[in-house]
Amino acid sequence: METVMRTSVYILLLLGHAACIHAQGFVASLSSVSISPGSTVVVNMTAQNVTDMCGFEVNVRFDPSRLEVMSVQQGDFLSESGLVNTFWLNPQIDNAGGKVVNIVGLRLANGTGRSGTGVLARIQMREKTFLAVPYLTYVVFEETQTKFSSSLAQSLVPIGFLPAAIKVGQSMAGDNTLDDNVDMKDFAVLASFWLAECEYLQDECFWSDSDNDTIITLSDLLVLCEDWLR
Ligand SMILES: [Ca+2]
Ligand SMILES: [Ca+2]
Repeated sequence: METVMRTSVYILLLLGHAACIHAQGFVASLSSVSISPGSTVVVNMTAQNVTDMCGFEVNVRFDPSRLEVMSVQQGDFLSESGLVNTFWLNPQIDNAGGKVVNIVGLRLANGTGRSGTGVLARIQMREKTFLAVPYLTYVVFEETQTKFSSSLAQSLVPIGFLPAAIKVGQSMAGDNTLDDNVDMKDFAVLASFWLAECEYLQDECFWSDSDNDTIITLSDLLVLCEDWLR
């Protein structure tokens, strides 16, 4: 049954993007967020700067001892907020194994794709440890399984991916050393990552990223300044 469904999905993808042109490589990102222990959060999966995108198939991974997925909803990018019909395959949520498999969306619009930046899927998660000590965990793409439709190649192609960092229990946004105050040590850490794009498992970079866009810039420094010596 599963094989039949997956085969059908691939056929639909191939049919759906047959008339799309100019598909190009792009970045897909998951949104980093700050939450309190035990709370729920929505992690957005976003396509950034795509050209003529028709569909996608994605798997994501997370730490099942820290997080559980409650639901996965279709984003509004491919459907243009409901103006265009789409095919959406409800993904398989494996909270024991820490995976969401087969997040699949397809645009049914006579082969015309969508360009720009927008949300492909919304993953609602719950933090389940209730730990008093701040910690950081990740949601990442499972790259070997992740594909996006490319009409130029008439095939499914892997693209670039950015993970999400889920920051749990940080007392102040500017406190990237987690010692409950904001001082020169926090500034030094932030400065060491200036204009860097945080990489998976690069914890100090993500703690310094106060606006959760995965890049350390002036806006992160401004947040640190607001909390200075508090
Ligand atoms: Ca600090
Ligand atoms: Ca930032």
